[in-house]
Amino acid sequence: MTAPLIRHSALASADPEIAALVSAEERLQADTLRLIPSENYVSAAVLEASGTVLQNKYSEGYAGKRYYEGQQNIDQVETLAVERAKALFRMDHANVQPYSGSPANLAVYLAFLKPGDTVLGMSLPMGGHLTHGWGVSATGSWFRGVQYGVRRDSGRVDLDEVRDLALAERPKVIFCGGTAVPRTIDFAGFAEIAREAGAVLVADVAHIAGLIAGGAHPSPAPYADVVSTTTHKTLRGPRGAMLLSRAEHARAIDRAVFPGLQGGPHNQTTAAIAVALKEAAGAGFSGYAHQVVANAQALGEELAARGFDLVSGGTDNHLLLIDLTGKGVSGKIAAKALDRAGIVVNYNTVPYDTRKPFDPSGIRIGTPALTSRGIPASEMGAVAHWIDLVVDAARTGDEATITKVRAEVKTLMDAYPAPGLPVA
Ligand code: DSN
Repeated sequence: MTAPLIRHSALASADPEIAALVSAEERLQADTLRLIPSENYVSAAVLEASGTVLQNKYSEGYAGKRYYEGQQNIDQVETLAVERAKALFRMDHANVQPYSGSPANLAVYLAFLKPGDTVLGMSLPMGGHLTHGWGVSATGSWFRGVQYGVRRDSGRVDLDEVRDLALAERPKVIFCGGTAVPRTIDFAGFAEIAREAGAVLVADVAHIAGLIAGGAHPSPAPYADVVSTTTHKTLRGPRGAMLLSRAEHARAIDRAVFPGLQGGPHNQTTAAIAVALKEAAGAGFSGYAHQVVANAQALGEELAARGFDLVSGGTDNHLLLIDLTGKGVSGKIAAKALDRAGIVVNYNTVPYDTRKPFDPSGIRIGTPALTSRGIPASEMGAVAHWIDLVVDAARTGDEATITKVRAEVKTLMDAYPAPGLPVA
């Protein structure tokens, strides 16, 4: 048995089964090439902050206005997180309490809509998110979801279509952003449409928050009424979320999060968010954010040169959406073969997909985690080569190639240790 990467001595003696699984996960994250675009590696400091005695405290309310005593330290933690979020994203107001992205977005509905009101968002199979009004989500069943997509010819959002829908349907809220959008979001264009339609514009920047913080994607700050983001993707914080807004919406947002939707905030997460925001404001983070994009673009070029069909032809950000139809293999079969090769991706629908979401035509890959390991653009040729070999091996059933790639992936991972995971 290999030695654990991190010693969890109390856990190991209290619950060896869970300790063993945590150790196995640490080893898996160290040894594999993690290309899921919504995942990352947090720093050791973020990891420490999220495992502290702040767990033990109830803090319903906001700093200075709590329903529980003993908030001497917690109030300061939350205030630091709020002030750092406002400064980094240049917004008037920040609420750092949402448990994650879906509750954050649900709080937006609670703040601005009544059940049955109309919301306009990007459809899930076109790259949007469940909570942007998609039917199976509460946001699409309790509210009236109207959805825009991308053009079939360009794979890009068509703002003329968005404007036509907005003016015809008069939504109270318009969401821009999504989970499989490889191109720059035109916040100014969306803001103009929202103004014409009399809607609140919500920029869901969960995927690109770190790129915005690092100056590698334009900021929604001058344009959006509300900015919703998770904190654990490109921003490289703990699993959590934030809602930022203009001053005029501060009260509605705060009331919607608590008491509207949630109880006590997860204070250990708030502390870890504060640490991640400090890191994102630090000297190295802009270089990281730009390198994430450079790596994704280099990987896209290498994949295109090997005949991969990239939705929209490439990427402006951290993410590539690949239609595997021409490779003769489904997204799910490819993703599972890549996983066996130590390359972790997720299968994903592509725009106008003719296959079902549980076995769609595409895979979605991204570079935030590999860039956190310091892997440079010069290695993207090797990464594309492995993906090409494994996708082909998935089609032909060539397990020997998959095993060989897994060993090569491990060698590269050993050369670039993951943050937060000491080398054993
Ligand atoms: N599940 C996230 C993602 O992978 O993009 C979005 O919520």
